[in-house]
Amino acid sequence: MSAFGAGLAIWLLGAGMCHSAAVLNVLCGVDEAWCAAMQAAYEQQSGRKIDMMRKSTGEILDEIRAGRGDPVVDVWWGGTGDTHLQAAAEGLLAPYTPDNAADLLPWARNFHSLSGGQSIGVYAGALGFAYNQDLLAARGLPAPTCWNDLTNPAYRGLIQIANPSSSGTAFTALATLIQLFGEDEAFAYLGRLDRNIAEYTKSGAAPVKAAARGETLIGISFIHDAVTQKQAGSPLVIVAPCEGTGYEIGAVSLVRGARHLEEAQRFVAFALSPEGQATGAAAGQNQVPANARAALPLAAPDISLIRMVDYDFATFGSPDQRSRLLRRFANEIRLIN
Ligand code: S7P
Repeated sequence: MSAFGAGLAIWLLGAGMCHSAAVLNVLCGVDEAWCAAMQAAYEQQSGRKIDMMRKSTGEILDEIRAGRGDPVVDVWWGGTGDTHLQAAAEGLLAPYTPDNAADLLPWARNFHSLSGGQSIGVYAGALGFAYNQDLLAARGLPAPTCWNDLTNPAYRGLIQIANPSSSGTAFTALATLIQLFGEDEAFAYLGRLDRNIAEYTKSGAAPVKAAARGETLIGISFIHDAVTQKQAGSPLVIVAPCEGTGYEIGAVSLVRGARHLEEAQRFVAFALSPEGQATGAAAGQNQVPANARAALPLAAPDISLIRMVDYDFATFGSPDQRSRLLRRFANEIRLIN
């Protein structure tokens, strides 16, 4: 490349970077369809353009860590709350209480208190799994109803779950199994389950999407993500495991040192408003909204009917626990690149 070409490339790169810093920059942890619907709704309501990009929860945490002290990202919207709490404990987030916080359900407000006011619950949903009933029938396999059923050798190579380093869903699964069985037994279980895992995906909803397409038999994901696939017509049977299960509080947080603080605060308030929360259902998503005045998506699972652990957000939201558990997973179960 000539000196002129190299200079032009550097100038274009700089212009691109200035552009991304010139408007509110949001990292989005929910499904791509919801990210797009939220961006469109916020831009219409505010009359201003924003940058929004979808990433898995662990990737967002890594990106916000990398920007410490001079962040390009202003808001982290969506993704599992444990990871927002880990970021709060690392001093990466800024406290904020929007005016509409009083409209939120108790679990969303409690989550806000637990984070030291640095993150707010925006939706909730339970973990589970789903299987493709056409494939199950074609292979003449038994129907799984419990976590323990998934270690049956009959399902060898027929299950997908995400990688707990990149995916908040898979980290929730790890934390859930520990809370159900105790840590050592949970790791022993994960070792047996690993023999049946065909692929550890990057994103948490990918396993149920693959089961919906018939690319795998069983996907472990959030139940609301499986409901979305079933609504689209796929032959999924959705299971709330018999031993009980865990759940997420999906969260929204302001990044410490955000360049567009006031607009970031307006975005957070919008995400928590009934209008902002309605963008989920409009995009085919089925989480339970945090705002008591927001409408529940028609197909949202009734999480009060699911046997649920008393999820320990304080423990599993700790950065030390996160790194220790991810290290143990890599050492004892599978090192995933
Ligand atoms: O698809 C929506 C959703 O399940 O995705 C979030 C999850 O953390 C996303 O992705 P990763 O597992 O890839 O990190 C959940 O918060 C949300 O309900």
